[in-house]
Amino acid sequence: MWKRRIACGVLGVGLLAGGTLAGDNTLSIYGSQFIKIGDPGNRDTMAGEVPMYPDVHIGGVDHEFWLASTEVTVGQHFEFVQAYYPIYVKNTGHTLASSEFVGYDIIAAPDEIIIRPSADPGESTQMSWEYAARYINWLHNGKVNEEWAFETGVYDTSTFFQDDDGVWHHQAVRNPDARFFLPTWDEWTKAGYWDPQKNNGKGGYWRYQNSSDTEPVPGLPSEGGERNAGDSPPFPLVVGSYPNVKSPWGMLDMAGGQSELTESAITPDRLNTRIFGGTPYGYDYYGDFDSRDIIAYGNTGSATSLSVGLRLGAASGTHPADLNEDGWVNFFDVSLFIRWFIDHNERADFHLDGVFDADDVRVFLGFVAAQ
Ligand SMILES: [Ca+2]
Ligand SMILES: [Ca+2]
Repeated sequence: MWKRRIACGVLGVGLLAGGTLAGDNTLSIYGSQFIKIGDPGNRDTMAGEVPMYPDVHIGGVDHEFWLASTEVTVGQHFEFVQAYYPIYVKNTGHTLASSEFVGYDIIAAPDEIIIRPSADPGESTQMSWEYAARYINWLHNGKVNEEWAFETGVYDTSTFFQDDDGVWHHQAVRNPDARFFLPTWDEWTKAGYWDPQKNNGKGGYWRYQNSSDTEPVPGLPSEGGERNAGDSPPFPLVVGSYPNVKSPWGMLDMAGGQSELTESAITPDRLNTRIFGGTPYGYDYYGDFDSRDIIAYGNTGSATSLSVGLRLGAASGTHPADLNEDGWVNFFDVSLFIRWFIDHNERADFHLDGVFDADDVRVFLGFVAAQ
């Protein structure tokens, strides 16, 4: 998969984001800033760290991965809606797009595809798990605007059905070569609560996603608020409005904004029911003993019919088009791709189907353009 090192343009972003080592721990792609979640092999929660749910043991992740520091925005979603709408109409027969596809801040109809005037493109968006899967497939495939690029790659949408016995078949976990994905419940929990420096460097879990055992206060940043939550308007604010309220890894808005989809099903035999984490902006309660932002508090909903927010995960490594791993995407990478392609080197198989054809070129060029 992606190799180490980072796209160059990220340097400034990394420094601005709070002094993380630029280049080594951040990656900018598709308009999202990804942060490396390292410390592979960290342990799960212990009972004392999740007093509400002492039987739950989560947060241990055995691999390194990237996670976006903010949620997917309405503006990012809008580009996907424009691209997928013709296929949506063809496959569903509907010309007025459902909230599962477009969320609540975008309208897609035959005569217009728009962001509602009441919404800011920088706000966090909403979609169902099934459409999040299509969005992620599309990103994985370099934003190629062909049906296969939306329906295959990371999550095979042909599995999105219920059989005659009432059993749902939705793909349980991402494909092994996934470039992007929804974080699992463990990955999301680790990025939000696990602190490798806690307990004198032994590591431990905070109670909340703000590197603290104290619940983040809802309200405007200018009034001491720590969570993107309150009566709308003005909420929700655009993503990243609380740059100083972050997890030990630098994750923003895990509390507030939108609740966030994870890849994980509630149980292996209930594949249509997926876990999502964190409070939405409309949840402005404070001081509940069982706050929905407390560690291990997972909500669940239908992968087919519930629209909530999401935060992108990405495979560890470099920018997908930085083939020579020098931190830049330029002529030398294109040159290398052509050579590999001519030689049928598997690293030029960007469509990941074992065949060398124009689709590999399309996907690669999509990543060249994805700075
Ligand atoms: Ca959130
Ligand atoms: Ca390069």
